[in-house]
Amino acid sequence: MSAQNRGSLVVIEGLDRSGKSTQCQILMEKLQSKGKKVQLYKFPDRTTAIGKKIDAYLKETSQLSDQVIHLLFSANRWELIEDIQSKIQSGVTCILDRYAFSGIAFSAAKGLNWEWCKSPDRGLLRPDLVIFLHISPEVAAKRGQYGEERYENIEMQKKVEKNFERIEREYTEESLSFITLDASTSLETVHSRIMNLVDQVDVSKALETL
Ligand code: T5A
Repeated sequence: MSAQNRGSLVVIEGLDRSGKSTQCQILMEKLQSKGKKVQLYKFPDRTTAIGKKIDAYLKETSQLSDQVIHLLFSANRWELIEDIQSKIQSGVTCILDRYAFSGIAFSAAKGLNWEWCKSPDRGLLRPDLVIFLHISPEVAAKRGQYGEERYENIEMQKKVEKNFERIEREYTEESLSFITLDASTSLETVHSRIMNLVDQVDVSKALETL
């Protein structure tokens, strides 16, 4: 993708209830107030046909094999990637609330092979910046509505936390900007750290793929 006047691609990742959606919303509003064009995408996008299947699985009203749900999460990203790409090309900053890194961290926590988990997302756009909101699974468990969905239990979240540590190591080696922030502080503190990082994103180079 050409680098000329493009928007940036920023991903916010984290454990369940770490404050991703709250921070994505604040970030979007703050960037808009600075006159930037911004689009927010949430993965899974539960509004599409594939997203509805994912929603039912997460709410435990349907059962699917670990492999099938992994591929559906990935397909849900692929069905939106052209839209994201065209927004970026037209100068829009795209904020993604979860992305392929969640796919690897959660599916591998269920015992699926690490490289297999990575493969369906190969070819998706590589973000300019990934911010991982770190919160201990015990603190997250005390936040509102915890425990209503399939993966919201401390044992699973601890495995996911370890997998995100591995993801950070592997992608940092590939020169992806993957930054972990302490998300157990106030909304304002977390936001100002995120904004600081987003302000430093360099859009002079063309976007690559994962
Ligand atoms: N998944 C996802 C996969 O397995 N594979 C994949 O490929 C993908 C993309 C659903 C599940 O799907 C899995 C991961 C998940 O288990 P989701 O829809 O993103 O993914 O679900 P959640 O992570 O649970 O998203 P939530 O919206 O529930 O949590 P958020 O966005 O992290 O947290 P948020 O902002 O809603 O805040 C949670 C609560 O904490 C408070 C908020 O007010 C809210 O009550 N809060 C704070 N409280 C104190 N201090 C702060 N700094 C706070 N920030 C927020």
